[in-house]
Amino acid sequence: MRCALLVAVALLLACPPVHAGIIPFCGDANNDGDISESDAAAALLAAVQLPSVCPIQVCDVNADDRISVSDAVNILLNAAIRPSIDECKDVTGGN
Ligand SMILES: [Ca+2]
Ligand SMILES: [Ca+2]
Repeated sequence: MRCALLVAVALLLACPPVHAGIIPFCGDANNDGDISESDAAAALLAAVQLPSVCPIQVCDVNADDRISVSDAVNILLNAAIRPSIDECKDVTGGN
């Protein structure tokens, strides 16, 4: 019984996290459930109109109806746990 419990715990720890079904939130461009430098990079690419997956619903963090360098900077600040703007209008349309 104890062995079975240990195996179950080990399997849970070894399995990668499942991201399906994560509710999008402001700044999480890649919808992995965390704000990171990758999200800021996606916003920066979108800001300069290079190919990027960065839905405006989650990347327009200052709610001015466009993705700009300011959004990327705020996402980066958020990733670094620094004071940042996080005011998306509606993230329900995110990916
Ligand atoms: Ca993310
Ligand atoms: Ca914006």
